[in-house]
Amino acid sequence: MTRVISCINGPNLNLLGQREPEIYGRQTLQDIEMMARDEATLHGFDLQMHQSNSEGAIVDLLQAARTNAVGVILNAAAYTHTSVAIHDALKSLDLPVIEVHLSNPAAREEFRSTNFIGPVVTGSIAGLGAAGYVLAVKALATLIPSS
Ligand code: CA2
Repeated sequence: MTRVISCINGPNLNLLGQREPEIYGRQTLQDIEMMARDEATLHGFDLQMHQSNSEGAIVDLLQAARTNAVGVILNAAAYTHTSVAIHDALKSLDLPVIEVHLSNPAAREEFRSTNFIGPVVTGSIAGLGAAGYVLAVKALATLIPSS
């Protein structure tokens, strides 16, 4: 069975490509999905893309990843800066997790410097736009032992 990478995207990322291209780029989430899936296929993984505007749904997806995935890519979007629930779900997840941000939150407003996700993930990629998702797949391919 093909091993699954679960790519989980948080609030408002369904609007990518429609507004604020100077910050988030011109690609839609569907464009990013295709780029990341192509890279995953090269490494023998199946990439499953998810997006939710709801914090609880993201916790559910992380819990589901315990049994249905071998690695996770997470852009928690605004919940990065607020969510103890996602922090706790990540803490109980025994899988490699790469945090991705299209922009570089550390170079933006002060409130984006608070990060509840970074301390409980394997690694983080920020500020590289859509390419960050492709790099996250590459990173997972090096971290996940071949079966
Ligand atoms: O840079 C990132 O990927 C972020 O996770 C994006 C979040 C932001 O709250 C984080 O600080 C950094 C916001 C996603 C909003 O996406 C939009 C896309 C198009 C139009 C409006 C918002």
